[in-house]
Amino acid sequence: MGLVKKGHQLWFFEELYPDVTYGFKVSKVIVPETQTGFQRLMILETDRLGRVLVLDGIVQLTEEDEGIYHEWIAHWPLFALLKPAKHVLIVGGGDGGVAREALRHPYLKSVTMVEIDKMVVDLCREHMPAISGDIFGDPRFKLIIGDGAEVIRADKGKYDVIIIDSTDPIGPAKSLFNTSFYQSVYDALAEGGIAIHQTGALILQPYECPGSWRQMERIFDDVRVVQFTNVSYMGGPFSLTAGSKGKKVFKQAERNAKKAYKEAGIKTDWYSPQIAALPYPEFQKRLELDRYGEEIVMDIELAGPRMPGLKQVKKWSRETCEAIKMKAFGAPMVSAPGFGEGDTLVQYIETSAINYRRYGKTACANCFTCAALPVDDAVGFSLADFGARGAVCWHLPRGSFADVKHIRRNTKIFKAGLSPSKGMAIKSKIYRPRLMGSADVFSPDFKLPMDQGFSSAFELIMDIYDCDYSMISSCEAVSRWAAEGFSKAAGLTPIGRAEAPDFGHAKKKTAGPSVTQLLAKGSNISHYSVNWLMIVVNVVSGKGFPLRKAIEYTMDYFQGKYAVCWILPRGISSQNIKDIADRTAIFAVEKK
Ligand code: AG3
Repeated sequence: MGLVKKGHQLWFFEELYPDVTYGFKVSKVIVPETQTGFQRLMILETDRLGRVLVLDGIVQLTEEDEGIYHEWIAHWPLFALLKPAKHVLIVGGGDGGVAREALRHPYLKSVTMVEIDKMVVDLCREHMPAISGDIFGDPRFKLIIGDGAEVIRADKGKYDVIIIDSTDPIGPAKSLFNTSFYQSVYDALAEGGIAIHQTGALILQPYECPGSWRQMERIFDDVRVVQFTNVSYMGGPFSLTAGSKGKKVFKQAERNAKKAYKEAGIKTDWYSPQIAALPYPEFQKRLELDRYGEEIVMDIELAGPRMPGLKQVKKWSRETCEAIKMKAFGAPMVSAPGFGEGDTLVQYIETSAINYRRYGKTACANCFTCAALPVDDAVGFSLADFGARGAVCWHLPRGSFADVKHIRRNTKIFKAGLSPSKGMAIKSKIYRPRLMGSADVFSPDFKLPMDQGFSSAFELIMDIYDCDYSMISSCEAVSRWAAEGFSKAAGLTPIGRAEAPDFGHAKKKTAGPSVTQLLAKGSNISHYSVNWLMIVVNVVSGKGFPLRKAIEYTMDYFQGKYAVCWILPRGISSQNIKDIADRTAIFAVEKK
């Protein structure tokens, strides 16, 4: 939309959201839309809001209400610190508003601002001088024109506060919303330091704050969301996401802020230490609990003598959907009509997929949901349906962004059986997988459980983080990986075509394509979360393949930076649960 003529009047309408907009009457165009080389810049004058800076169609500030944003993003971290800040880094913030507020702190020795777009600095200084105020005359202030993501890498342990005053993650700021950038921010902080980033409107950009939260949670010692509302940023509650270096910082933030605010003797118009330290605890709690999904993997000991045929497995699939309260999407995919050993059935469900295959007398089933999974129902139901004696189960948190040790603790391996009366699953003692280093798993000495004669098949599960948006959002690219790239890298034989139907995930947070490539004696099923830049992959195979090649190929293809992987023995039944846990590996793979 942008500028629109309405009769004799000129109006501006924001373009951030495709289906909802807001606008105001423009009294004068101060700087007509200019391509700066990084973005489109425009400065407008309005009667109600004063002058307005617009970048790529999005309002960045208005003279009338800029104080709300600039005060919150600058004073919240500066006052929350355990001791007064000496050095502050601003990434972005070319209009100077953040620097102006930061420089009011009396103990500060330096404020460095790294802005990529010199035209933002120059034009704001010329046409909205009140925003930057006296910063350019302040000897503590230093301006670097450059890429914040690069500059920051050279500055380890230097800053007490880092403020990322960027545009939204479209255009030049895209590289500031990912794990590797947050890692360099963390590294550039001094012990006890705080970094804060603008992370969008909570309701209208529902994945921006949770997405940054997930990435920051992995790197920082503690994460908080700060909320405010202003006039310029459409959509009501707006978020700043802050991370600390050191576990204690935020716990004492409220107390610190009250004390520090008094001592600094600064008068603010909007920021207040009274409401600064614990903003919206319920929203915070929701973020902490929210996970991408979970999975129950079952090796079901069939009682025989007849093995389940396709009809019975289809019935299992239908009824499992009911048991786990998931709508089926489309018809199940089946690798061969005869449905012999190793043949696979995959049923997409509203948030992901369930699948089944059999090796010998073991039915191998997986139920993956991007929502709470009623594990007991899934297991109890499957046991009853196949008239089975018992099952070995792996309950895995998927896409949890946590540290591999934490994920290991949340991975549960147990045996389940049916209680005679109620059909409920009874669990044995719970075991954890073996934590390994990727070097050990990738070494020639590592043997797959099937090569140890322990199982008839195995499963490689990968959660890969910080992937490239353009690759994981393209059905074509993900299908190509599944159909050609992965099969080739792993030396597996594809059956049929890789299907990447767009079935519109019921939960928006998990939005993205899903792909299934059936394989000889196995399958490769993957889901892509475009909002969390993450992919989850399950490859079951009756044939061994080189793990290092398969994992590294996949990470390279999607430009993923970090992966948590599991190796599960599949097609087992009567082994001791402790041995099974011992042969289940979990490991992290980091890309240098
Ligand atoms: N930078 C943050 C602008 C965010 C706008 N996004 C939005 N409305 N969704 C502003 C620069 C001010 N110094």
